[in-house]
Amino acid sequence: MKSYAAVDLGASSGRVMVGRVGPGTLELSEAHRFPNRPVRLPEGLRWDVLGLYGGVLAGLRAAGPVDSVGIDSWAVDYGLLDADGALLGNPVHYRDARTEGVAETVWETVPAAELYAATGLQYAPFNTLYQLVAARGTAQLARAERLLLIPDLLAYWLTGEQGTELTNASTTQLLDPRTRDWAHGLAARLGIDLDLFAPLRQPGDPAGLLRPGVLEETGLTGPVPVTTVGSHDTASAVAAVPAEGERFAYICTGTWSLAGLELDAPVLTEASRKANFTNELGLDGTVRYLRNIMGLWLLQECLRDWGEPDLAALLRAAAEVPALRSVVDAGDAVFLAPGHMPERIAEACRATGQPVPDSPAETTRVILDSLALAHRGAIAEARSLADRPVDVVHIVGGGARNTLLCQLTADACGLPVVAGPAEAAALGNVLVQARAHGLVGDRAGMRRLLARTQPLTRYEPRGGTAAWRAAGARLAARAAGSAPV
Ligand code: LFR
Repeated sequence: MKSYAAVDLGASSGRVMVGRVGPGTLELSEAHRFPNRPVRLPEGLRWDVLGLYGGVLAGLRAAGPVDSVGIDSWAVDYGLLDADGALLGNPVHYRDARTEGVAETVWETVPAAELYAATGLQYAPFNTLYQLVAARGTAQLARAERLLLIPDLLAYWLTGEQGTELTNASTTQLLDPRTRDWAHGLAARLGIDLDLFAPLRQPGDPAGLLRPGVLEETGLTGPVPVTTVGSHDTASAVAAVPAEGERFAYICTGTWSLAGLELDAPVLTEASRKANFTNELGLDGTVRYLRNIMGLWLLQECLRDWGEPDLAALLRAAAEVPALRSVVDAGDAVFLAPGHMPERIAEACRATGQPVPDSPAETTRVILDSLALAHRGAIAEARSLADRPVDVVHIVGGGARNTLLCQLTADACGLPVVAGPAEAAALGNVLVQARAHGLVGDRAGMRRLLARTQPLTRYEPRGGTAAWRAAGARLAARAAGSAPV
């Protein structure tokens, strides 16, 4: 048996998990969990990245002896280093308002269609490309000699070595998903200096050894290698979808719902751009063809507003509320910023002439129905745009524990849902380390091991597909600017 530490940083909490892997065995336990609380400074919303690093060190200490360490986190965000390798300020949070209106100015230089053809990335205001354009002219960017994406920044602090992991690089909108290399022409047209990025590295590549100072702080005995994993949390989570064969769709649920397919090649058509699908890179040359849906963020923000009531009781009450009374567009960027979420959901219902939810249970039902509907829409469109049949939907990530969301998704999609594992990102992280050290086989072998060892729950659709289809059509009509039916 070997032990691997998976550092998995999410938007609301970070954790260090320990995966124990042996022939036919895969066990995961939590060594340490710590909150990730963004900080609102006068200059905007920032990540407390030093706090996160402290959490990682505490987690490695709690993990005890391990054979390797891997790091994954949310995508697109970065820290800037000066010529001495010191961090220049706190990394900007992707929900910060600095990118408002920036895309429109970028499209004047590179039209949106050309941007999509070159990078395959869906429009999201926070893509690294837009963040870098927003940062233009700042003293911080002027002094920067190096840009490290969040997991690469933490790996640098742990090892002293710098690199840019490929799956996360593919979320910057500066990478060409066909060549899997930087989109040099595009960056040049926008005046973005690609030399800021450290050399690309692939999941499985060595990323250095824990520094002596880190060994001392964590009580570990060296040498302890850091192994590059799919450092974009969604790439690690997709690697841990316990699917068989190709005819599956996945939904990685957590703060976001990332719903789509695993493909061998990107889909860069204009229809795909208009449907706002992204082509992020996954393990072994795969493409994560998916759409970002607002996800459980909608509920997390409501819970914060309501003073964190008991979730299980709330979900039970929401299950009693009649289905599909009101739905909102869970892909709408209007829900991106933090704060006042129950009011914003009520307002979206009012503005579209639907019943306005007036209790936490009703608002929760609006959110879960809307997410299930958005899951249905994304999977149906991905199937048709990529011309890929789908027999089953896998839900991984924290939302796999939300039984109501899983059942509603099965109902909405009219397909069976297999839910689990909830800790998919950490498991994908562990398995890529184990594979790099020769312990597990190929991707299919990893998935078989997951299916055999992780508890999974199956949900069958309960019928009522026509009602979901009609609700989807009403939502699409509203999005197209027509009056609600
Ligand atoms: C999920 C995720 C999504 C990415 C968003 C912002 O945690 O990584 O894949 O679009 O966060 O980085």
